[in-house]
Amino acid sequence: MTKNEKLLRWVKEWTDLCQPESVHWCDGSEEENQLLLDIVVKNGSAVRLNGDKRPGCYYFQSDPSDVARVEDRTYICSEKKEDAGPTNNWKDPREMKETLRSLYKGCMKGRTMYIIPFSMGPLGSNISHIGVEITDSIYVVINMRIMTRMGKAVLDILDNNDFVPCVHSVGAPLRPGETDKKWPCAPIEKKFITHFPETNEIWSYGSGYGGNALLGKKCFALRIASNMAKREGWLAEHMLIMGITNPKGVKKYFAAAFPSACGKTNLAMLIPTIPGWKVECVGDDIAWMKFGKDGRLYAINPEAGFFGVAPYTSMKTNPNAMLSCRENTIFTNTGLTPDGDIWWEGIGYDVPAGTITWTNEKYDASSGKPAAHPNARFTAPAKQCPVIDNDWENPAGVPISAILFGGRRPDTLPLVYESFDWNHGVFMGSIAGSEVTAAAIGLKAGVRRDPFAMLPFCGYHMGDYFKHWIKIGENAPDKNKLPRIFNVNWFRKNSEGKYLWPGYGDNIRVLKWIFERLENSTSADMTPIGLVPEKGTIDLEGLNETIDVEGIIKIDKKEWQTELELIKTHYTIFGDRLPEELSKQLAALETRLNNA
Ligand code: SAT
Ligand code: MN
Repeated sequence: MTKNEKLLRWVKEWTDLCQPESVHWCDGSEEENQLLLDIVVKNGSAVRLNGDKRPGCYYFQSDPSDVARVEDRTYICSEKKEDAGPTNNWKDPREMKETLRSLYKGCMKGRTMYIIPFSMGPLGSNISHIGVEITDSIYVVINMRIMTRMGKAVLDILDNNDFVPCVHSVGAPLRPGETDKKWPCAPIEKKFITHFPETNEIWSYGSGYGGNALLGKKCFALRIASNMAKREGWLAEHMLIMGITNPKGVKKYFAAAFPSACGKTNLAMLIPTIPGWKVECVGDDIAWMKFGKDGRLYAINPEAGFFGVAPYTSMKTNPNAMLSCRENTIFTNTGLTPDGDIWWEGIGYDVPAGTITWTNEKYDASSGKPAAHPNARFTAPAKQCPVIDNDWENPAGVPISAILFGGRRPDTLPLVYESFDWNHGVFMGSIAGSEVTAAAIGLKAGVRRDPFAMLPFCGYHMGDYFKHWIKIGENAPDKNKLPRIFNVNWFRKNSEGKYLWPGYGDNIRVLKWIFERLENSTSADMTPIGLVPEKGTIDLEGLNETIDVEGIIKIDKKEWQTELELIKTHYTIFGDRLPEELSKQLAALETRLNNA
């Protein structure tokens, strides 16, 4: 099985505490996967979809109380409260472990405990890391098999490797003879997603959904890995990675950070509208980056699959995502059609009669209730993406030439601008944000700051995280080889509330300008906020609508003075941990604006 003493001791400790009926070490094989799928189909948790339309696909409906990440139940349990910082929930690690141990006690009664050895990143990469997840959820096992490299190959190298221990339980023990729920989980006040950054541990209890339960993703690859990266001098980021090739065959890789629901998956798989340009996908959610021997920053996608939002994904908005989830995919909380296919709002065709909603009711348009939950997901193997990059599993990673930040901003922010230098780019990342509407539950309307799109994912004090980015620039082996930093905004509107930019495939026009900036073959205008495209440098050829280029590039002094005040307020929460480099950036921006 394994000779890893730490692993054996850890499994024994948790078996004793959780008291499962049996323990299963996952080998990741096809046979094992089939066996598990047969169990969930047989016990009514899952539906096997129509083999002609969706071969190898399965459908799940979650409990209505368990549909998304639960940020207010997510904790960073560092030794000192101030190390978790103002953007995280904190509890003393001993106190939290005591609370959780009493919940974990006997929590797997009547269930099987699965041991999942997994690698985040290609095996054998010096950027990759290994984890082991203990879980009592088959849903988690089959999802982890898609989202990570999982099973025997990882177990084999665990003999001489350390690992991040990840504990997960749905928190629903079964009494003898009790029949299981379709989606077992614990009530909200018993859900805990906890991280112990000093000891690299993850303890999750009570939820079976997404990032709460697939612990390789946000818990490990972002919250714990951001701590490891800070200690060890690398970067663990909420970024897509894409390869862009121009008509001459020159290829460059970009990494891009956007808050949730800003189209990261769409951008990562974009189909360019300019002839001769090509976009290929390395990853759609997370990037781990380290300097290579040649002094460039190299990125890997630590994941092996896409956990994508289903609603509004269509052959029009993202054909490559649609083709990625054609087979061997798990669908959660979409609608289910009578012929054993899935359906969701915005899929691009009418809802088939007799469709069942994610709450397992007959779909009724007049009820106003959607067929798919807004956070319905597909879990699809990345290798099924038609535009997956040739080097997506290269253990060395891919060299990053540009880093992009962005969000939804109806005003103030231009379509694209470039930073003056690294620290100014870090400043841009630190002030990134997105407009939220009052409809978003529990959020105030206005700009929600989401620095580096890491607000829910940075596993330590955000001020220290900014400083870490500054230090990456300072300690770079060759400062001339650092990626250049840009901010993009596809979502600017005119005074009538109409989007000024078509978006989607036409975003290649902005990527092209960035590409040409990197080759020093296009020009930019200096503005107080950064470098914006000079008139005529954004390629608009072939667009069949007229674009108000001036309106979309314009830097409005008044708007930026308002923005400046908002940035000042945003910065106050970081207190004395705000790096002085960023205070200087803010002051310099103010001076430039006043002189403009
Ligand atoms: O549920 S996940 O954390 O995996 C996805 C998300 O909410 O961004
Ligand atoms: Mn994400």
